Amino acid sequence: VWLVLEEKKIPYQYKEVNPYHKEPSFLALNPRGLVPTLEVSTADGHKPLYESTVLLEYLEDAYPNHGPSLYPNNPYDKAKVKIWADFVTSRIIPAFHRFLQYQPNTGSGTPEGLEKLRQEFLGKLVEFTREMDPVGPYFTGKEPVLVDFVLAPWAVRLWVFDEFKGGLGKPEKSEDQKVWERWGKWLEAVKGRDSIKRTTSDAQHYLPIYKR
Ligand SMILES: N[C@@H](CCC(=O)N[C@@H](CS)C(=O)NCC(=O)O)C(=O)O
Repeated sequence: VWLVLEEKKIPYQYKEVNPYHKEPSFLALNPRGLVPTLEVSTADGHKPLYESTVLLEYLEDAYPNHGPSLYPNNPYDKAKVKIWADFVTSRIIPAFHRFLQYQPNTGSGTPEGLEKLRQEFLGKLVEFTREMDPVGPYFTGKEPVLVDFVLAPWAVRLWVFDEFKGGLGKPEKSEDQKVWERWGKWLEAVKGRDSIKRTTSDAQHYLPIYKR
């Protein structure tokens, strides 16, 4: 959501939330207590909204003349973008967290268990990448759309696996080589966007948070 506010150049105020001490004023806006939460201005005053994909659709509808559209024009392509944005939130992001949080050397954790989660995560990335426009660099072609922004925050944090899991473990050579090349092209394009640079801190600032 932050990326899209930047991409569309929508004026906004950023408010930091401490997830360990959620202020009542924040919980009043979003009873789930999660970020992102937006307080938007409407004809009836300021009102809260949450759930990132809902927020992206709201920004698209509420600011139709701000920057490029988050959807392709063609109704089929638009529907496909929604399917794969759902794949990111319901499949890729949970697999990312399962892989990152698994402890192979504590409790019932095993190195084989970790390997299984690694392959599960990599498999989801392959499945996603196979759906991309073959040339790109973005999911549907030359310009990024909603699905690119939904995955981008996780994609630019893949370094956490180098730090905590001995590497992402992308195969050096495999039958999916072409798919991984396409993934690399997508990731490079995403990392190059100003919106990413303006909303991402250096890794050193995230490390203590991931270590908790
Ligand atoms: N489905 C929600 C998920 C939001 C969510 O899980 N946000 C996390 C940060 S990525 C959060 O606020 N965590 C704080 C907590 O769980 O207390 C969305 O897409 O907005």
